[in-house]
Amino acid sequence: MSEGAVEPLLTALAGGYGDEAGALRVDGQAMSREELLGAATAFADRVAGAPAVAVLARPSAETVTAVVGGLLAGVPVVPVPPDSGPKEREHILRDSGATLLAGGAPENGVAGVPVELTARSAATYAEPAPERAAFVLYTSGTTGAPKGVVIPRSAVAAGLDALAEAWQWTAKDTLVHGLPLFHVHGLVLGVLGALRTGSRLVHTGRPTPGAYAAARAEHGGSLYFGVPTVWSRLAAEEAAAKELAGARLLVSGSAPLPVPVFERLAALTGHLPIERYGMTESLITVSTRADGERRPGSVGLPVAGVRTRLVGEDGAPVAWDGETVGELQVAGPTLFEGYLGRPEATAEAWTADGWFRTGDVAVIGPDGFHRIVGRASVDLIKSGGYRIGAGEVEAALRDHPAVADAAVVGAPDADLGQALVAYVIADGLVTGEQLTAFVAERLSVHKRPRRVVLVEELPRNAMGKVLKKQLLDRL
Ligand code: MLC
Ligand code: AMP
Repeated sequence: MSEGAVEPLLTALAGGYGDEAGALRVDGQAMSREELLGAATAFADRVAGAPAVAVLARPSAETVTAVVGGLLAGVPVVPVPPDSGPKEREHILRDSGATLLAGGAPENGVAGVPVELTARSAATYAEPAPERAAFVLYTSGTTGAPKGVVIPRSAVAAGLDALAEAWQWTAKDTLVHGLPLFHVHGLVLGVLGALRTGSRLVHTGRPTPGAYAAARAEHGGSLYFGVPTVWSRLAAEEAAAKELAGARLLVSGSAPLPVPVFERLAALTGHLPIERYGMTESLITVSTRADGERRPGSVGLPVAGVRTRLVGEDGAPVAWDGETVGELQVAGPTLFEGYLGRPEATAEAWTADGWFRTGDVAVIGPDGFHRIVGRASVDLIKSGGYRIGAGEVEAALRDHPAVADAAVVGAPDADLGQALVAYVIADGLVTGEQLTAFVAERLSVHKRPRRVVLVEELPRNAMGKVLKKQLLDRL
């Protein structure tokens, strides 16, 4: 879906923005851009020509090096959540077709490839075609195992340039965050955004209030990223929040930022946070602006190059009156190419006239400001900013020998936005804690139910479908 030529993806990395020691700090490990370029090129030498390279995406300098190396070599990068259990990891490795795994031991027929921060190579790689895949990012659907979202290099470049424009993000910034390096937010925006704009990067390892405050004092953090859970935890720690008063811009995304958190952050830091909206499939498409109004509960306007529309259940356009809800559809240069190896799912994601169906329900005001109302499906849950498919967790629970059936819902939660609650029909012996641990080990820790309710039966309609709204009402 690329629209025209784009500049090379890693503009500022190759463009020689000086050799400032510690331009990049990832969990305490400092590197200059030149050191990153040298080590990443050495990694590129090892992986060039591979169909795809998987990267066990711990929050580390090695991960950043491997990702940049893969991109330099033009090899699609497949980030693997570092806490993923055997079921999820095997699926990602097999489904992606990766032949190499950086940062991990060989497994599932995939060879391990070391990442050496001190290695150097002076080889040069021509910029691959813009339509070539930069990433295959695995993300949950309502049912089944996660799908690989194929993201072209041109989409990453266009998406980052649009955000740089909206947020006035330049080489003068020091970006601070501690988000995971296997999703759009932490990796595409939070690492490649810094490399493309030339800004410094401080990755704090974990996104804790203390670490965010310390990065302001120690490194002069100016631009901060967080999911709403991160901002709500920061807003609850007054001293840490006040440290961010000297920053330039606080940005929230990946899930709705509650209005009280917006207001508390504003009161403590003096900054009205920017809120932006996006998806793995579309990158960031809508945002409030550094030079525009930042309205609580609103994600603002489409970013440069992106078009949006609202469509009713009958497929007809919905009025931009700030009240009428419709499905949000988007078009533009930041969109993914498709789901790897899943032509049917890919076809379903697009309308006949070429718009991507987000599955999010929204309203648009007469002034063009967008407000995200929620997801169309109860089976896609956002917990702590992670997208979790109820079906995948239910399938993992059913894999347990003591479980007859399971239904997973996202219950409203003050800290996580939504928390996974599993209703399980089991043998009367297994405990909720055991089932939670079982999911955490097989999938990823963040996909574990936060509460397990053992029940005799699940409410079903005449077709046998579980009535999830009824389960939610019970909470
Ligand atoms: C608890 N733990 C267990 C466990 N129970 N471990 C194993 N088995 C169990 N049964 C441990 C974990 O190991 C971990 O330890 C600790 O509990 C906390 O784990 P957690 O659940 O991850 O922490 P939590 O506090 O709930 O995390 C909150 C959070 C996190 C905000 C830090 O949710 C987060 O990082 N969210 C970011 C998600 C994100 O980036 N989404 C972007 C998607 S892209 P230890 O020792 O490790 O602490 C996107 C596009 C866009 O959406 O628009 O941006
Ligand atoms: P993911 O694929 O993990 O990127 O999740 C994308 C989903 O996160 C979107 O479809 C939305 O449901 C949700 N989302 C992202 N940003 C926001 C936001 N600012 N407000 C509300 N929901 C959001």
